[in-house]
Amino acid sequence: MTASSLHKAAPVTQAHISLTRFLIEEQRAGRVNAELRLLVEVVARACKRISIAVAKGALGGVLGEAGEGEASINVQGEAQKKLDVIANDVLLEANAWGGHLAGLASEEMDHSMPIPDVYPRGNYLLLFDPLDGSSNIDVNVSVGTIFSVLRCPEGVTTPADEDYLQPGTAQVAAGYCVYGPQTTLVLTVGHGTHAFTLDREVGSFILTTRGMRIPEETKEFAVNASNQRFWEAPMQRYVGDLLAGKDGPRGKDFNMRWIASMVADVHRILTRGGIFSYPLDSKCAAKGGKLRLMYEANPMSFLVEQAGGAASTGRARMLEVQPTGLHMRVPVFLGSKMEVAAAVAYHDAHDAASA
Ligand code: P6P
Repeated sequence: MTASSLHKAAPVTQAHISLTRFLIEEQRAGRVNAELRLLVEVVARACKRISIAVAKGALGGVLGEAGEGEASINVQGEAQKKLDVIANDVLLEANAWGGHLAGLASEEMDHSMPIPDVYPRGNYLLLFDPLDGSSNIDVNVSVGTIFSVLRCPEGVTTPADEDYLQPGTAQVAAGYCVYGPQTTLVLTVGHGTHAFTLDREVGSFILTTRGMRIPEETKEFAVNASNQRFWEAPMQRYVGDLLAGKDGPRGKDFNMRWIASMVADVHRILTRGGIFSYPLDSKCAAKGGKLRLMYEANPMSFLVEQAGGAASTGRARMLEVQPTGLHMRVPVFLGSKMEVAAAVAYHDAHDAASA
């Protein structure tokens, strides 16, 4: 192509910016280093492989539970699906040899795992839920991979579980890949939240939204309402007022959505606003909640805050929670900033009255 014709080339539009180009430009701007850029590329490539496995469904013999009876129960006490194991194995293999990680931790593994001695170790720790919402797989509803990136503590060459116990504010990157009608990677490296849609013909993630923004107000809430009778009093009041609609204290009608796949619910909220909640209830209170802090709540909260939203336990900013264990569970409220503040206010009022 001659110099003159180069100048006549179609202007590069956002549609032509691949994840690779986006990350190179972030590196040029000093927002990521080469090792973190490689880490995100490796995770994205693993997500492409998981997307292919998920899409095969029954044709790939990947539906159903991983084992018989007790054999399929994972560290969470949940029945492990075949695709949970496949997704976990894909992420472990993809991240072992690149030299960007010191170790990794997974929802599907009791303990963290240092990178094997046969490979060089890097400066980062990767935590992930390899396939969130996997109870939806067999009914063809969107599922996804969630990941969080921390720095390996200075001077630690063989990281152990306690080296991962850093608050969400320590994350250097976070993201998810939702396997739905589109396969979309949503990523933050601490400078906004951005969406990349997989072009299956080329095999590349293409930037489709630079700088996702969550509307501060919403009329849409996401909660598993079947747990209503088990909720704490402030949650009962909060949702009761949502359901009262325009004739109630909130003065407007609300809509409800619940996909039972956090990745899908959060993607909707990042796209059009809303509030997602999995509050404490008397069934899960003894465990601290249902959702896991390190590889569900923290990465989603980082993405949401970077998109102008808010994330709370109902009583504290999610990203400031000090982890006490790799699989620690927390109550979750996240999404449109003003609505999260409203939900928190119900908890504050209840606690003040009970003090
Ligand atoms: P429930 C999926 O198992 C998950 O961890 C989240 O993805 C989802 O939001 C939640 O649990 C669904 O829980 O009690 O409605 O099945």
